[in-house]
Amino acid sequence: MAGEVSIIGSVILGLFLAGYLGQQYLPPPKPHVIGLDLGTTFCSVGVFHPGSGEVEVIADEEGRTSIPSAVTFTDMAVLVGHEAVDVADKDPQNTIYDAKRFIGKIFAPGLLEQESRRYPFKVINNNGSAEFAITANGSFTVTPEFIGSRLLLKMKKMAERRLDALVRSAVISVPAEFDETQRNHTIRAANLAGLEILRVINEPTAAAMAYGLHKVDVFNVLVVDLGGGTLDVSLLNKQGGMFFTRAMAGNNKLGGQDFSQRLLQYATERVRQEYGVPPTLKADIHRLRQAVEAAKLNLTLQPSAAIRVPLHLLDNAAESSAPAKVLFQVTVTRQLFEELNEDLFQKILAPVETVLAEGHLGKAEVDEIVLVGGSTRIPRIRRLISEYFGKEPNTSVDPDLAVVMGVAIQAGIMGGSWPLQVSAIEIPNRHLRKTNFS
Ligand SMILES: *[C@@H]1O[C@H](CO)[C@@H](O)[C@H](O)[C@H]1NC(C)=O
Ligand SMILES: *[C@@H]1O[C@H](CO)[C@@H](O)[C@H](O)[C@H]1NC(C)=O
Ligand SMILES: *[C@@H]1O[C@H](CO)[C@@H](O)[C@H](O)[C@H]1NC(C)=O
Ligand SMILES: *[C@@H]1O[C@H](CO)[C@@H](O)[C@H](O)[C@H]1NC(C)=O
Ligand SMILES: CC(=O)N[C@H]1CO[C@H](CO)[C@@H](O)[C@@H]1O
Repeated sequence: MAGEVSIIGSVILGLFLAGYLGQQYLPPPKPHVIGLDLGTTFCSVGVFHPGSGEVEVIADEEGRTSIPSAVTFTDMAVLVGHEAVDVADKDPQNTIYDAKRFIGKIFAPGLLEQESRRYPFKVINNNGSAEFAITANGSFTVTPEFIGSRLLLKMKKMAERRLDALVRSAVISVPAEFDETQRNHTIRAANLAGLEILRVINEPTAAAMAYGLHKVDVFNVLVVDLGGGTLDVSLLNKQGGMFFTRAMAGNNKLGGQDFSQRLLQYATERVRQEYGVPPTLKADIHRLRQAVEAAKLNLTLQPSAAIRVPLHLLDNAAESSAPAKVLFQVTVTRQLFEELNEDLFQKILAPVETVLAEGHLGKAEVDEIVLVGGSTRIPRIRRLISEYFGKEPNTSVDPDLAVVMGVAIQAGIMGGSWPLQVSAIEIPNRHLRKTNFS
């Protein structure tokens, strides 16, 4: 009797072991749903690996995980991402960027014209909707969703190359403030790229997911997203495991470009002091701008950075004389950078206060603060936020990749590779309005 039991027992144990070992040695299923972050300035694509539970942000052939959201039309080809940026200077009229600012948006009379003035390409008003006029390979117009589709097609191809499989389905993120029309046009862009969209998720919710906040006990999450040109602050509330956007505020004219601009003004003034004339040649200003940008990035990690740029200065007094070649050098400290930008940095707090007021929440009631966007790497900005709340923000995830990582997790959930059988992670809030400071 005892012997029989033990024989049956070992058969069962054997079956279990075989199953377990089989699972160990069978290749894990490949992800088949991708996560897309179609950003205003950069795009990324990520996947959730069911086997390891890892989130992977997919790189291009050169190892880059962020692709500039730019598309250039030439007589020969349509260039996307870095390739577009590389030729943008030569053909600015046919290089379209910032298309996300126009997608699915109906502009009131006059507003589109006002908005388009700062772009080198031509924006056409088609009954309130934006279209871009292209003058390569003949003359034609393209829609913002067509630009989006070319970017998404590149993301799709990067994923297919990495996974060595065809990809048909995706989850995509959009700003929390996007209305139904903007969401529909974003879905259409993906459809044009041959992708079916299984879910649209808000960017702040995605960022919170990148930190695993959908799995832990938190109620109030504040997401600060400071990119190249815009600030978005969102207050999320978790109800029954689902995120709900309680309040939104922002500043659509505040970001990394403004901080660089202050440093560029400073450097230009230093050239004027040292040589009596400011740089005037386009190529010189371009090089100075690049050096300033590099210095700004270095100041995040180092207390000081050097700017060294050869310049060709024109002598005002002797107009006909050849430009003088000089090597302009200046060392900027982090403290100087902070002083030059302190008033801009302080502007970050206004929308933070607004979302707290609209959410009827004290700052002590915010459980987690999530920082998104490259400019939140700036030490002074992190300090400003941690001092305001009296606690450290969550910064362990790369702020440029937090959104795509969260979208990839949602893609894993939609692909059925998630241990929990949930599909929705957020409750839509159709009545929300965004307060804008600018
Ligand atoms: C140029 O235009 C022709 C005709 O419209 C089209 O078939 C072709 O694909 C275009 N080429 C590029 C590179 O856009
Ligand atoms: C232009 O837009 C208005 C309102 O959105 C609509 O009523 C009208 O039919 C549109 N006209 C055309 C030509 O599409
Ligand atoms: C968006 O798309 C959905 C599904 O196709 C449709 O039911 C809805 O009417 C669309 N809304 C707008 C504002 O275009
Ligand atoms: C930034 O840092 C890198 C590596 O530390 C260095 O090579 C580069 O010269 C620095 N640039 C500036 C502008 O300080
Ligand atoms: C400061 C900090 O790191 N806070 C939190 C970041 O998010 C995790 C949850 O994933 C918390 O456990 C940390 O305390």
